[in-house]
Amino acid sequence: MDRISLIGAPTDVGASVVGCRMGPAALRLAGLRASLEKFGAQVRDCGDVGGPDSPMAPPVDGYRHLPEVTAWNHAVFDAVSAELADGRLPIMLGGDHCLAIGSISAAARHCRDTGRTLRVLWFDAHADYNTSSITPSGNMHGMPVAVLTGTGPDALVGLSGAVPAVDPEHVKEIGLRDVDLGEKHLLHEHRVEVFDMRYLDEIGVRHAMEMALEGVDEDTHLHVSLDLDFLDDSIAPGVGTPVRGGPTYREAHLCMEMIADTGRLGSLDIVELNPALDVRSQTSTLAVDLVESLFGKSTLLRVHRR
Ligand code: NNH
Ligand code: MN
Ligand code: MN
Ligand code: MN
Repeated sequence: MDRISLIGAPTDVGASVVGCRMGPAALRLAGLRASLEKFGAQVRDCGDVGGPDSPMAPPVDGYRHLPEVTAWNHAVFDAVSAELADGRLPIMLGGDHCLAIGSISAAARHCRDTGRTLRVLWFDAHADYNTSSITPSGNMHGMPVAVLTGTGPDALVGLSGAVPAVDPEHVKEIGLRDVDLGEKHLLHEHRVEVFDMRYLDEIGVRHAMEMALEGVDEDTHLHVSLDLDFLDDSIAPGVGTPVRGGPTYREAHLCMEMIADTGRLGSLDIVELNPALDVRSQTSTLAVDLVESLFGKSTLLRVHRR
């Protein structure tokens, strides 16, 4: 039985579009806890972590709100670390995607302490691989994967206690379709495996997910970082930076179902939900639907032919 902990991080310090500070509340309202319990999980809601208000200030040296982003990530790191140490599966409810620096640093630390191998599945329309010198916006929600793999401000790259927190070869980015030019070069140089939309179109979600999950074994800790702008904007309008041409409802579910089949999910982020931009709660409802698949809604459904 899964023992799950919900950790809210109500902030948009990493973004320039505000509103995802309301994400944790909307996910709770959409029935996240009850959905998890439906599949037999035992759920602890840890409430929200706290941190500084968003100054809504311009970038300084290529970073917008670096001190505030650092404070929020320390709080997330501590909260997620505590639940992992307690043998629980933390779900970080964002908030913007900069918070994955804290949650994934906690997962990385936990894996180092317990001899597991971390694999990060990053579902996103964006690569989130910017640095202070190549960012088009200064927004730190566009930088977490670069930070986690060792490129970024000292206060954040070292959060897990080792640099890099995550080996770039253990990160799989899925669903990309809006990648900045500087990011493309850096992703290549650092050998991060990318399953962009063109690739999903050509080989299909099933094959791409098989590749992203290749080598996962009983010692693997899977961390899923789900940026809701991964989804096609027609089914998920409630995000700050929607992008056309994303996965359909069923394609997204298949990704989650294949992860559920591995039985190796160890931690999860649900981020970038912006309730102020949502339409009749469809994005928060869809997020909860996807979590149901991730926690095994479809497992045991099929009886195989002999
Ligand atoms: N790549 C752009 C930037 O760095 C947009 C990032 N926005 C996101 N990332 N929502 O997931 O500013
Ligand atoms: Mn993102
Ligand atoms: Mn994104
Ligand atoms: Mn390895």
